[in-house]
Amino acid sequence: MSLVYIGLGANLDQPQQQLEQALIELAQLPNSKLITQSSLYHSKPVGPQDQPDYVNAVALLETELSPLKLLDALQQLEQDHGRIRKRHWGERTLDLDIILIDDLVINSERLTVPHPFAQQRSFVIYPLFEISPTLSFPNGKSLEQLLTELDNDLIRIPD
Ligand code: ROI
Repeated sequence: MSLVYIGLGANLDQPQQQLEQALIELAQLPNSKLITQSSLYHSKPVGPQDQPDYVNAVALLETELSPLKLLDALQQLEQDHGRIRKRHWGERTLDLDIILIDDLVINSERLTVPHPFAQQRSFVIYPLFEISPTLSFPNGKSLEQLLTELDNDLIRIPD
């Protein structure tokens, strides 16, 4: 049994609905339980600025799926949402990123955990802090520390 934090992001085709639907689908993954989810947030794009703002959130999933089986399942969900990816760091209909799995460090061909950019991205760290304020990364960095290094450019979307 693992505890996995999953980052959700979208900025095409009604991004808020994409995330709301994806959260329902995460809750339905086999041998898994959605423990909690953050609020949804509007965020400015990281990467090319000539793309729409994003909607982001983070979910906490308890699962018996192995890391690679979970990755397969998340990539399938992205496909089901008709994932379009127009360019590197460009707009997309749904992105599901594994941020953390317990205290694991994984550097394999298909999967890097913790997510390599998570610690620098306010659209990951702020929603994480909302649901798990005392969390630290395996390198010892706490969310509290990371927040001091990041601008809060997120706007929380009311429930
Ligand atoms: N920017 C924001 N604000 N949110 C994202 O989810 C996101 N995802 C990405 C890139 C293109 C890096 N920029 C993003 O993959």
